[in-house]
Amino acid sequence: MLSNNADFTKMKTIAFATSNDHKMEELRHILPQYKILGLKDLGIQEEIHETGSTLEENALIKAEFLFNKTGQSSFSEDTGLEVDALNGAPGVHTARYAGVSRNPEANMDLLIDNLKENSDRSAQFRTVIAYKSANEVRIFEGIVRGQIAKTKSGQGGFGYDPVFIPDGYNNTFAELDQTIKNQISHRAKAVKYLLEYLILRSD
Ligand code: ITT
Repeated sequence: MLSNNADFTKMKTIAFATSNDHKMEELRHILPQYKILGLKDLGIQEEIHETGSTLEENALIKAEFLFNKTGQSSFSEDTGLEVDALNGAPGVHTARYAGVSRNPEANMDLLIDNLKENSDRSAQFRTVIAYKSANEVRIFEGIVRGQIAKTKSGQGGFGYDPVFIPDGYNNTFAELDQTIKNQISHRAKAVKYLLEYLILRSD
């Protein structure tokens, strides 16, 4: 029987074009079958300019950047919070909704202000994964529907988690056990499709 160490050395490695430590942590829980190397692990400090006008374009920019840098199969993800009553905003502007400082507290406060007492609080997190290898480019999507809370609650997760209550639950993502988030989230769903694809290709 193989020891744990032997298993580890046989793990497949994949490069993930992110500098977001929270995403890395979630990915390591969601995809334990792979050794995932982020930009920091790869010693890449350059900022990737997300100049696209859609989540898909930005995800592709990041995956292609890392593939061109390393020559290794790479993936990235871009995530947006899409609020129905705001016609899909903040969407591609999710990270910088309240300004370039990308402050999650300010972003959530602005969102709560913009929704005011609106009774339609429905929204979704949408993650787009772009995968780039020598031969192929693939896009995968994961969506979780939910409601925007009127106030922020909870300490877990990151970004907008304190104001997002996923359908089927009474608590925000920041209040729920992170194991639950990592089972039902936008990110978990998109990664499931990526994994199915990688298994099919036996990458
Ligand atoms: P990259 O290096 O991967 O680009 P980023 O932080 O710039 O990391 P995005 O461009 O995808 O990530 O920005 C999405 C923003 O959406 C992010 O800054 C968070 O505020 C928010 N966000 C993403 N995933 C989230 C999640 O699971 N829960 C709550 N908020 C999330």
